[in-house]
Amino acid sequence: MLNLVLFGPPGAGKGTQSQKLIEKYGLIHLSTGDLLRSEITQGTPLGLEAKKLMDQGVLVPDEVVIGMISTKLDANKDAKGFIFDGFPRTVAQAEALDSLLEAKKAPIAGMIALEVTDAELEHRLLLRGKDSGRPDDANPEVIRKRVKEYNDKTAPVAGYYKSQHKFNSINGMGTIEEIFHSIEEIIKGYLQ
Ligand code: B4P
Repeated sequence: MLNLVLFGPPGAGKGTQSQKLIEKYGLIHLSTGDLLRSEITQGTPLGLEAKKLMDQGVLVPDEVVIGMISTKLDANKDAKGFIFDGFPRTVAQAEALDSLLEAKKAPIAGMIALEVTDAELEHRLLLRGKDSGRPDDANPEVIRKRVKEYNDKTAPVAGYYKSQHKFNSINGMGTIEEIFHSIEEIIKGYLQ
């Protein structure tokens, strides 16, 4: 089983690269952002609560996203592996993920962090905001709040994986293909 965490600030390209990774390696894509947006579309109580927070650019409570991931892991017992996209976003989420995977005897192989400048992040998200319909992409103030949340609460998650010697950093600037190639080079090492 190959379990990878794709990491980076909002707009770094986690969702974009995940799509390519699932096509090539047949892994299951678990994006907490997508799962939350699906709850919003369905109008569930969880979705209604999450929407208030996401529209402001702040993180949803740990127990909510941990519960969603736990359900998805149970629903995909025969998976070849998982790409965790946008999760874990706090150290508490990282610890919970380790516990969930310990039960499966399939720990995280590695984290791949996409490094992108703040100016490029804002540019990408505003561009997507023009037609994505995502309120959190349309407003520069909300984008800055998301980047601040990332720096305050999510960036420390890199240290968590560094301490386990599972951290890999790659340049997230460039074409989608160039970045995918860098990710493939890291995955080759895990598949050997
Ligand atoms: P997410 O859905 O995870 O979204 P993201 O961080 O905005 O995007 P991502 O990095 O995947 O960027 P993408 O590839 O799409 O989170 C949204 C919100 O949900 C959070 O703010 C939070 O409130 C909540 N949430 C989610 N998970 C949570 C958790 N675990 N705990 C608590 N709260 C949680 O790329 C962005 C754009 O860039 C796209 O338009 C893409 O086409 C473009 N792009 C990608 N690569 C490019 C490249 N190389 N060059 C140019 N453009 C590129």
